[in-house]
Amino acid sequence: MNKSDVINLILKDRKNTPKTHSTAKFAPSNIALIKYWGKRDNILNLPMTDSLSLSLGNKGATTSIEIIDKENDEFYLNNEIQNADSPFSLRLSAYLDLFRFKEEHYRVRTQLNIPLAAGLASSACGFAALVLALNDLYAWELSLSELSILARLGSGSACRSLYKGFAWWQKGIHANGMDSYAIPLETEWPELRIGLLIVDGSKKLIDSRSAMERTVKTSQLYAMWAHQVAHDFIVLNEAILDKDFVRLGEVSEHNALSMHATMISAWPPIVYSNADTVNAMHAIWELRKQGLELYFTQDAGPNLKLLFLEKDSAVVKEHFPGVEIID
Ligand code: 2P0
Repeated sequence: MNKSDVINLILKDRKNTPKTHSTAKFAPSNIALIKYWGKRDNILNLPMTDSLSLSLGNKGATTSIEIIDKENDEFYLNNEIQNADSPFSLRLSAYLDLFRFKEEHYRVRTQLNIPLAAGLASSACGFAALVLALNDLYAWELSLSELSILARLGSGSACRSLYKGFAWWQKGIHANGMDSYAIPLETEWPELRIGLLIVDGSKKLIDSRSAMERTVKTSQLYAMWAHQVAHDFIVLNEAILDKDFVRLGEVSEHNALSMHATMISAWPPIVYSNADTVNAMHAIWELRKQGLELYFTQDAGPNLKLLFLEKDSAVVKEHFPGVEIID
């Protein structure tokens, strides 16, 4: 089963009615509280475990797509045209190859209001916004579950970026991945805050795709990861239902650190944290000792995402002046 087979299953006979232009579509970035780390299928981006994320409000990607009468695609990122052989263009072009029903070429404009490739899930919101734009361009009128599958084929975590609030990516068990997509959780938690603590905005040293593969292949600790996720998933769901912030914070931080432990025990080791990351962790733990309900999560990069409640926003800002709090 390859990506084209999955797309044929979803689109069936829907393909050939492009509009002349597409409106811009927005998709939010998402931060996993229970992480996706490791695939059971590297081609279809099928995960080993479920994961659960929170969206980042109005931080994310806005993407438009149109068909152009040219020999090649044109990609713009934050208003700058991208070289055809840049990793960004090559990845998008390969994805769009899956949809070129009449050899058409596209102009895609992506506008991000988050730092690119700094562990802030820019590929997730990018692919989610692109899928929404394609759905509009071709007037497919697909369901959110179907769009979530299409987004997953671009980047795994993109399947969670179609929703506001909490999203649960169900790993699924089928080889074709038709049961592996994200759904929104009904619970809203308006007082919950995420703060972006950028300790290093540069590009990451190893992309998460390769890092996941290496972890699955070489880390002895990886065998425990699925058990940890299963446990954390139950705890997090209870915490969300009960609006128990301390439980949410504890299980999210523990899950993130456990994911990083599997990576550190890969070979060669994968260490995304730098000295500033670790210093920030110690500062958070010290503030917790003093009674502040402050936790963090960390993705495939050195930056931390602080987790706290709205009532503590001012004090968090006081201790971390550079933090960007998402409302
Ligand atoms: C997550 N990450 O759940 C985890 C936690 C990073 C750490 O999903 O290969 O860009 O495109 O499926 O989704 C980043 O990996 O990887 C990611 P692909 P993706 O958010």
